[in-house]
Order: sequence, then structure tokens, then C-alpha cells
Amino acid sequence: MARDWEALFVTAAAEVEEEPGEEAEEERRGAFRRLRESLRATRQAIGSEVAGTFGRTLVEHDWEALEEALIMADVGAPVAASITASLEASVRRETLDADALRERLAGLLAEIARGTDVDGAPLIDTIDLRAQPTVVLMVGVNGTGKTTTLGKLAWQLHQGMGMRVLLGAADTFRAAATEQLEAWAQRADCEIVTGASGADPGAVAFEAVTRARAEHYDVLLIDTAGRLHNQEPLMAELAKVRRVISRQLEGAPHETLLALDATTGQNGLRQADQFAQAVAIDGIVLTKLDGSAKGGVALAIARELRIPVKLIGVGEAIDDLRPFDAEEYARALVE
Ligand SMILES: Nc1nc2c(ncn2[C@@H]2O[C@H](COP(=O)(O)OP(=O)(O)O)[C@@H](O)[C@H]2O)c(=O)[nH]1
Ligand SMILES: [Mg+2]
Repeated sequence: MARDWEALFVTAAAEVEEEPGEEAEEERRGAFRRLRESLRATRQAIGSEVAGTFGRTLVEHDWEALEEALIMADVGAPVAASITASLEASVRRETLDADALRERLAGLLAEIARGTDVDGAPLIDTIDLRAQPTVVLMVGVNGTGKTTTLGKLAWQLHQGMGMRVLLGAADTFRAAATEQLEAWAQRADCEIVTGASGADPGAVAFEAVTRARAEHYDVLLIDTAGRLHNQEPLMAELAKVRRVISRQLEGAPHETLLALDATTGQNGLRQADQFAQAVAIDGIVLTKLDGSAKGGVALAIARELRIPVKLIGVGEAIDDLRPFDAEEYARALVE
């Protein structure tokens, strides 16, 4: 089943089994079209090979070309090799027409995109919002889309799901960063806690958690500075912000999200690895999937880092954030 917001967020509200209405279906189709459009460059990178290959008898050279195309789409060499080998084995076992082969490829892509932990168990790809308040910490390199994502998320949680959302502007490094989050708070119609430029980010986080508890917010979204991943003092500062939050509220932050820019492809993997060493990452927001030819990186993230991609950014507008659905993603890549 295709993922939607209700499937992504675990909430305390009683589960209502609803028949997917005509409207929901239409929305889902629209979202898929949008995803497919976003992945166009990536699909073209893979697709030209797929199209050329899948219409005729396959020879050794075709498999090499497909593997290369997958690598070009930044799925990573290990993933490219394993997909190509699996497909080749399928073709040896049975006769598959172009459509069947494409479907098999989509299945393989989806399986990898879903990811597993070291024991082979599926990765947790939901976001649990049952804690009151639930604290979400957003981290990532400068310019990857942290602030934008939090704005979109605040809007979705508040306007879409009726939750009481507080924003915390713990990126005190640049004054413009706080102003940017304030603008998003206004658009999403949410309250925000800010600090002076240059203030201790830990102090802002502390104040935000205190207020979220006292005023019974459902969700607190905390923005952080875009720290260079190779600058150790900045990583230490991030770890400190996290400590301040957890001391203030047991179990918090409940969700730490890492923003990764899809256009940086494989470089993003190294970034993610660095961040994961400083703070435990629960999920990845793959931003700027629109306009990236390296959208295959979602597969490398799942396979190599074993961190689930939970959200994708497909544009700069307030409603351009979507839950990540492995099946839809795979279909959008090959169809
Ligand atoms: N096309 C596109 N642009 C995005 C997306 N997410 C963020 N951006 C843009 O990327 C730039 C940096 O985003 P920002 O949120 O300021 O990054 P931060 O430094 O990590 O907080 C801004 O111009 C955003 O509008 C996305 O999903 N798609
Ligand atoms: Mg920012």
C-alpha cells in the first residue's frame, strides 16, 4: 500500500479504518505524478539503458551498461552490482518480456529502498508522535534544507493534522536563519522560540522544551545550525544541544532527522555517516529530489547506512514535502 501521512505518523488518536475515498485516491495519484516528475532526471539516467536493454535479447554488454547506469544515478556500486546480478539470474531462469523485467527491476529497487537492519529486520520508517510533547531535532549540513523542511513539517502537522506545533530556532549562528524560520512559522501559523544572534543554541533548545511542556504542545520542532561535518567543535556543539534536550525531557529528542541534499549524491552518504557518529539519526529527509539526477542515492542510504529515508522534498513550496514510499519511489524510477 502506498504510504501517506497517516501511515508515516504514529499518533495517539484512535485508529479509524477508513475506506480510501475518491478524493484520497486522486491525491495519491497526484503525489505519484509529482514524485515521478521529480525523479525524471534520475529515471532518464537509468531509463535510457533500461529501455534500450529490455526490448531485445540480452548480452553481457547490456548488463554492464545497466550496472553503469545505476551507478550514474548514485545508487552506489554495491547496490548496482547486486541489482544487476539478480536481474541477470532472473533472465537465466525464465523468459521475461520487457514489462516483466521492468517489474522485476522495480521490485528489487523497492526492496533495497525499504532497507533492513543488520539482523535483516525492516527499518522503522514511521515517526512516533505519541509523546507529549514529541521533540523532533533537525540536523544537517548548511543548505541541505533543514529550515525549509521544518517549515513544511510544521504546516503539515498543524494545518493538515490539527496538532499544536512549536518551533525552536536553535540555529543562532546567523540572524537570517532565525528570520527564515520565523517566516515559516508565520506561514504555518505556529508559535516559535528564538534566541539572540550568537546565543547559545543549547539555551534556545532548553527554553523551547520548557515552553513546549508548560504550554502542552503536541510537537516541538527544533532547527539547528548547518554545521560543517568536518569541523569537530560544531559536531560537539550539536551533541551538546541533544544532551540539553534529553536532560530537560526524558526520552527526547524522540526523533532526530538528518537533511540530505539529493543533488550531492554519494557525498551525502559521507555526511550522514559523520552526523550519525555525533548524534543518533532516526531518519533521513532526502531534499531536492526534484532537479536531481542522483535520486538513486536513497538506495545507497538504505543499504549502506541502514537509516530509513522517511521524508522527501520535491520542491520549495510549503506542500512539497512527502512521506517516502519505497514502492512508489521504485515505480517512479522505472516506469
Ligand atoms: N528544489 C528544492 N529546493 C529545496 C528543497 N528543500 C530546500 N530547498 C531550498 O534549498 C535552499 C536551502 O534550504 P534551507 O532550508 O535554508 O537549508 P538549511 O541551511 O539546511 O536550513 C533554500 O533555497 C530552499 O528553498 C527541495 O526539496 N527542493
Ligand atoms: Mg537553516
